[in-house]
Amino acid sequence: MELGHLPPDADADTVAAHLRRWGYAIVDDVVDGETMDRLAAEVTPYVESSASGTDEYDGRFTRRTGALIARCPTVRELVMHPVALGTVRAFLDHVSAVQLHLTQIITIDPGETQQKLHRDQMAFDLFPFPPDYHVQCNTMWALTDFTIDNGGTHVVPGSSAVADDEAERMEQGQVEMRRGSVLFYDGKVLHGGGANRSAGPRQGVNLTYAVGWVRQEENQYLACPPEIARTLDDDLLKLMGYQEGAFALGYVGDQQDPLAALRGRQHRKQSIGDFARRRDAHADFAADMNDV
Ligand SMILES: O=C(O)CCC(=O)C(=O)O
Ligand SMILES: [Fe+2]
Repeated sequence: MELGHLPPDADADTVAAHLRRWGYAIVDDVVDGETMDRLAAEVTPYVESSASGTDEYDGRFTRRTGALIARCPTVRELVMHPVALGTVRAFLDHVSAVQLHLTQIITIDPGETQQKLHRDQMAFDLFPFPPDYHVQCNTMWALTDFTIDNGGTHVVPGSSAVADDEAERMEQGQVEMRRGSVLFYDGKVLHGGGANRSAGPRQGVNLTYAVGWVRQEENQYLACPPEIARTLDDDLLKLMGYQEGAFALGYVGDQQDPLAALRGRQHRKQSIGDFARRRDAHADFAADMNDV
C-alpha cells in the first residue's frame, strides 16, 4: 500500500491532522543534507561502539544509540524543529506539558529481519489508554534514505483505534523517504522496523515525545549529565523534563522548580493559578495551530 507524503512546507496543523486520521504522516525533505552530514559526523563514533540487540524485538542486527542530547548538538535542533515540535504540540493538545520521551539512532544493519508489528504505547505497562487518548507522538528522521530494501518502517495506516486482531489483518505500507525527511507516528499505530536486504545500514533518528505526566522511556536526567544540561537553552531543558510535567509533577526539594534548581536558583514550583494559566495558554496555542 502506497503511503501519503506531505511537502516540506506543510504546516504543523496539516501534519497533525494527517497523523490524527492515519496514525502516521511523512513530511519530505524537512532538513538539508548538510544538517544530516553534521549529525552523522557527531554520532558515528557512538554508533560504531553500540552493540546489536539481543532479542527479536530490539533486533539482533540492529544497533540502538541513545543519549543524543548530550552527544549530538545537531539532534537538539531536530528536537526543537518547528515542524516537529509544532506537530507534537498540536497533536498532544490535551495536556498542559509535553516532554521528550527518548532519543535514539536506530541502525538496521544488512541481514536484519522485519520487526514484529507493535504499538509503542505498550511501554506504559500495557495500560489500556482510551482509543482517543494519545500519550505520545513520535518522529523518525531519515539519516539515510529509507527504502523497501533497506528496512523502511512498516506502518498499518488507520490502525490506531482498531482492535489488535482486526488491525493485524489490515493492509501495511512501508515508509520510503529521502534523507532529511521525517516520519511522524502516534503511540497506538501498528508499525515496526523493516527487514534490511540491502548492502548498507538504514539509519533513523528516533526522537519521541510524550505527555508530561508519564515516565520518560529514556532517563533524560542521567543521559544528559547536569554539567552539559546547564549549557542548554531553557526551552530544550523544559522539554527534557526540567519543568513540572503537570501540576506539581517533578518538583525538587522544598517545592522548587526543577529548571531553577538546575541553574542553582531559588524559585518555587508553579502555584495552582500558574498551572491553570499554563493549561489555558497551551490550549490557546493548540487552538491557534488548529485555526491555521
Ligand atoms: O526502526 C524502525 O523503523 C522502527 C523501530 C521501532 O518501531 C521500535 O523499535 O519501536
Ligand atoms: Fe516502535
